[in-house]
Amino acid sequence: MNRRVMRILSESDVVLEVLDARFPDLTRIRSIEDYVRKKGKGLVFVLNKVDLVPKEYAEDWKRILSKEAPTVFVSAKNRWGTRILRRTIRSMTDKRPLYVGVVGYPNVGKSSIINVLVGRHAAGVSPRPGFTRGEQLVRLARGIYLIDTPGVVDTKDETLLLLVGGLDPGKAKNPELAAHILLTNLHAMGEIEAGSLEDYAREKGFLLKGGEPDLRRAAVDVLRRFQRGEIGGSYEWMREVDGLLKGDDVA
Ligand SMILES: Nc1nc2c(ncn2[C@@H]2O[C@H](COP(=O)(O)OP(=O)(O)OP(=O)(O)O)[C@@H](O)[C@H]2O)c(=O)[nH]1
Ligand SMILES: [Mg+2]
Repeated sequence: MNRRVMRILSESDVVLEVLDARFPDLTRIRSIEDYVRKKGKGLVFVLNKVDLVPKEYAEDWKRILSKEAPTVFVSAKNRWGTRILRRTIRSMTDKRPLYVGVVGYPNVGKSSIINVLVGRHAAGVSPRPGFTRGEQLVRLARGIYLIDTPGVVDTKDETLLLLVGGLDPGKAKNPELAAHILLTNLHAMGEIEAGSLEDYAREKGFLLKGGEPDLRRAAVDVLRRFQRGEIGGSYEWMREVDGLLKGDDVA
């Protein structure tokens, strides 16, 4: 695992593991959880971006995750759940000063959560995964500090990373496969008209010099829109992804 994140974990008393509510299981980082448990630190699951999923879906996951650690729903975007999260952090331990490490996949909203918790723009936020590079200590209340961290990934599977928003599509070697999976499914759900990357590229006017569709550009565009939450509201399919794609390529 990333050495810097490891050090932050060792300095933390409580660890908030931020998960994307659309893919809770796929964005878990088991190596971090194992370490946190082994060291007897407090673990809290924070399901962020709940504004992007139906309530029942989030509640199903809360039921499952709560068996392992306290689980809190949050939407940093809509400022939901911040009071409960603050209360949960305080209730974990009486130790002060209290250091709370905020960890998770790139782009799950770690920095955004810190900002809504403290009520000001303390940590940099961006739709590009991998935005936060160093650590940052932010004071939450007297004696309680949050530590922002760079994202950690638990898989080498580029397609999976793209689908969970953990990699900038522009930096991917082969964004076409993930975009194809996404597009064909969203098309089948009736959410998107184009049923192939070719159609999507033509529709958008993404053409190469000879007039051929620019598939890479189309793929990057589809994935960026998905990562921003502009498309991908067909959640039954996402529920399947969370079950189907998980696990095999864990590094
Ligand atoms: N819809 C929605 N978008 C969110 C929410 N929280 C964060 N975002 C968006 O998700 C993107 C990533 O947010 P960040 O806070 O930068 O995520 P991060 O986990 O710190 O990302 P890295 O620093 O790259 O690891 C930004 O475009 C945010 O606006 C949320 O609750 N709902
Ligand atoms: Mg960040």
